[in-house]
Amino acid sequence: ANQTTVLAFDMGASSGRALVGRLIAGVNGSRKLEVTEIHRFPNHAVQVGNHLHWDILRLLREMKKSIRFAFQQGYEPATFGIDTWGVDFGLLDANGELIGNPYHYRDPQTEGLIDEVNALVGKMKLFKESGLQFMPFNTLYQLYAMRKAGSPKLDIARTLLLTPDLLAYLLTGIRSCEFSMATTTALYDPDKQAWNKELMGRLGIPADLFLDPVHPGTIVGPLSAEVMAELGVPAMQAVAVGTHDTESAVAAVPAGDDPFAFLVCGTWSLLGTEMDGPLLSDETLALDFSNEGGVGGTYQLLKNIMGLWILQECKREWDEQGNEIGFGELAAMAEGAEPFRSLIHPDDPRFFAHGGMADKISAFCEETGQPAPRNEAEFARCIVESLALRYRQALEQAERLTDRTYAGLHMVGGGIQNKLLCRFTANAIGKPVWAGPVEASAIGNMLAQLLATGECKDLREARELVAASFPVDVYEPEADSSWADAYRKFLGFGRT
Ligand code: ADP
Ligand code: LRH
Repeated sequence: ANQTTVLAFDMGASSGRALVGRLIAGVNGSRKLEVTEIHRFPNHAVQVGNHLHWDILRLLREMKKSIRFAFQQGYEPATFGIDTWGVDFGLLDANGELIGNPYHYRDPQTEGLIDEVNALVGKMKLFKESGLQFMPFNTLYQLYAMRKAGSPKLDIARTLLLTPDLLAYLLTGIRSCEFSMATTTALYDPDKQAWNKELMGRLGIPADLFLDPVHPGTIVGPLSAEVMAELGVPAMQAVAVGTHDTESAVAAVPAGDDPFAFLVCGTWSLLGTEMDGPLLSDETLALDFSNEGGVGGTYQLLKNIMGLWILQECKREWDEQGNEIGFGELAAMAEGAEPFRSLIHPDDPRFFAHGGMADKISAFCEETGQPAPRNEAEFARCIVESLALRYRQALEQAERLTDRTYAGLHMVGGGIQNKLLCRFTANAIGKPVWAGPVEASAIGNMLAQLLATGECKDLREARELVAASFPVDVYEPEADSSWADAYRKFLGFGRT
């Protein structure tokens, strides 16, 4: 096996992909990371009765296929890492078998539980002990929902594994818990750096399900003998990377030593800034920001923004009606539509659940005295403009919280392929946008593997490798005062 070749699995809420990274010689003794996509597959939620699940075994099958492809194509990665969306988990029974299909974070079982848990625990106390924005899908609410529903699964569970740890377990047979994912659960206390067993006790969540977290860059162990035999491949070591995709993406932001602002742009939009530790101030709570643990001892102070999910859902609806339009084409159509005709607040809670998205947008517009979009181009324009304005609001809030100003915004993730969104974001914030790399989560995942094997010395050196390996597109803001007018209108929607 070759320690300078690594395999990254990046599981997004809309698609999963496997990429191989190779360290190759650049000019003057420098090094570059060369990245090749091996496999990409859709990731869909599956409705079963009232519940929404992930198709976890499909993901496992596609991952095995990816490993086979990688070796067939002559790559011999020494290590692999897995990153996924946050908060979700699987439960193992006493025999180490997976109990049922993991729930999807958009499962409606957690509806109304934020208020209920706040009434039980106290909003301020919960924030100080979790550091997180109040989002209905946080692991805490999912487990509390199961407890309330009298779920027998909780009674027979022995171990809880967060999704990336679960997938690693299915490939290696080794149980582990990686820190960055642990910090998305709301059950991990970022101040005490420990699981919050008192809180679990109060909510009836069994405290002995949780393993001690390891930090990104820790070697977990090799593929299981069964998997090696099934795939006919040699041992590869699993590495606990920044297993939360957002954290892997931030690790791959090609920023220098100065404080920087980032926007991880995929199904969700995560806008924030890198910190040395959590900022658990009253103002963080008031502005609804999260503190999430990352690679290399960092913490991200960030806001979860509904993101391109809204466009994805509209597109899904249109596709189902036989009106298939690609994301690139939708962006081009939006560009030709009338500016600022209709705006939404992307974080209005109605946009969270799947289904009926175009109707929800129309209802929002009607309730706020605006004309509803009339066609796909106008819907796409409304979503892209509204997101750009939301980014301005979140960036200003991040500046206020940290008492810093940022020279521009680093955008990474699949969403930066929407050039209109990048351009509009630069216009909305009145600062440059530096866009790239697209596959930031997979690249950050690779960096943590290179840190684990000593190929990279620290996060700074790892980021230099990104800067040397991938181009960045610069979007300078255009002089256009209509963005300032639109922002005033947007603020009128009144959400933080
Ligand atoms: P996730 O990791 O959450 O599954 P990605 O980072 O892959 O998401 O980003 C997916 C989003 O990227 C889509 O919702 C879509 O809006 C956008 N996107 C993907 N491809 C293109 C494209 N060719 N042109 C414009 N936007 C695109
Ligand atoms: C983005 C993400 C985000 C979480 C959400 C559940 O993929 O990880 O950081 O909040 O999924």
